Amino acid sequence: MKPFLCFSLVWIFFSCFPNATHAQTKKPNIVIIYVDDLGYGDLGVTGAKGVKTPNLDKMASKGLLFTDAHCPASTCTPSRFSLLTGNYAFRNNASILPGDAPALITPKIPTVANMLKRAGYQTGVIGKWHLGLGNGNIDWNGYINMGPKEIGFDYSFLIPATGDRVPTVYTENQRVVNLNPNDPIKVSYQSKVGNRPTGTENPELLKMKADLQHSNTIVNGVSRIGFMSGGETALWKDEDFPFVLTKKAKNYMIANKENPFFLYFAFQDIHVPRVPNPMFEGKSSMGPRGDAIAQMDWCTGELMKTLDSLGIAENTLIIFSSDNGPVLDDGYADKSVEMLGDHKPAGPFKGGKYSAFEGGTRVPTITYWPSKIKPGVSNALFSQVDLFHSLSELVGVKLNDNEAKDSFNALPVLLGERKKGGRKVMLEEAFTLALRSGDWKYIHPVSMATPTWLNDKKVESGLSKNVQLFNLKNDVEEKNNIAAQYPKKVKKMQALLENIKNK
Ligand code: NG6
Ligand code: CA
Repeated sequence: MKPFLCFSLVWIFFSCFPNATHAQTKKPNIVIIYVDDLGYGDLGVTGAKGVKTPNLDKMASKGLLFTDAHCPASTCTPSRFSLLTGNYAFRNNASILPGDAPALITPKIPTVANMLKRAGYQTGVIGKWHLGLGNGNIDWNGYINMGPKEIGFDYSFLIPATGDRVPTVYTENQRVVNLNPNDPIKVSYQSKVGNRPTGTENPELLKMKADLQHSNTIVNGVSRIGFMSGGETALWKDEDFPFVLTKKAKNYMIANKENPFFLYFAFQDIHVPRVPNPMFEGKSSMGPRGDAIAQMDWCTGELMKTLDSLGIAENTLIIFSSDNGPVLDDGYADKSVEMLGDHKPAGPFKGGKYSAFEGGTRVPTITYWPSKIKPGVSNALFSQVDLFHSLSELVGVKLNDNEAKDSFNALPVLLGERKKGGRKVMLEEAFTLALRSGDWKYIHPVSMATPTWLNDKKVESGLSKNVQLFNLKNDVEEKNNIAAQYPKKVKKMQALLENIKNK
């Protein structure tokens, strides 16, 4: 073909289809919306009784709703560790961290954020972190060296640990926001620092009573885990979380609308302390826990509206899920038990947060990408540990040998090209290890008895010194331990578990 003719054809093609190559070559934005402690049954679309979640119901009806998708563990830090690194938490002894713990993920450990940067993404994290910060002896009054930035996030705006742990301040790009240098922050998880009242000494100052562990420094009428002094101008107001975090996310999306971006948006909702904004008070019939669900739904709707208004919704993959199953009483007297009514936070499943039963890790999960994912329901077995590898396939990055060792490519499952099957074998981490293989569920025995604090929460922990085996096909509630009837199956599941451990 003559060069001129060739050029003309190309020109005609682009004039007729101005967006053709753009749409095909532009990498999709990726937004992970990660709720804290949201149970399988906590959304309208999954059977919620005392609260409405119109935005998420809409997302589910236009996207792909999963019935057997799991967070990697039944507590927060381990799940988040696995989500971001593609490795099981037990390999790093990751467990629930105090608020002054050093960074659990150091630059030696590859992250999904780093991987996406290789594909040209802008990367940001907004919301709850709870993966540790700093190098061990953290100073909250300067640049916090070792945090999201050092492991691949270009931008961060954080609740450093959890809502119930000090320090109760935000950090932006690893500096405390609004800190007055003349009023430095000091934090201790051992003993009282400064003069702020504590829940133990001044219970009359509290918005809601708390258990002993949550009865340290009072900030904003809520006693927390840990002691803190200073930082008066930087203290957060729990009621403002929905607006502060959503606004940061909006600004991030606006600033990056021309780039492909990755946003990991991690809610404080519906973790304790549940102090929703007055705008959401009474939105549910379940008290603060239900109102926090309504608040979370509203924020999700705002994020979706922003994507729409920026004209980038069509090219954005949203992955919505939770870091562990539900819990009612998690340390504060917020009426979550008393006002539950006939709502079932874990849906039909047994257990919840902290538990090795299905309710611990089977969480509401939706993928949404208007131009790519057809509406539907997926019954495939999926674990968030596979997000790392799956997203690398999506953006065309080849993983190095040291990257995301426990992560498999589940992209066809995420996009709904495959709606059955999924993971052949799937690990569930709790205070023991459990394993799914098809409908079979094995829970590894432990000598440790269920700790009192867990019994107090009325969580069915799944801990037992006996081997447990269930078949979810006819026993979704894990009621009948059939290990004794199926010794060969037990052996097989144990061998599969050993393989994972020794990998
Ligand atoms: C526990 C806290 C609980 C919650 C949890 C972390 C007790 C007595 N206290 O130590 O309130 O903060 O840690 O939750 O259980 S998570 O969702 O971040 O894992
Ligand atoms: Ca959690």
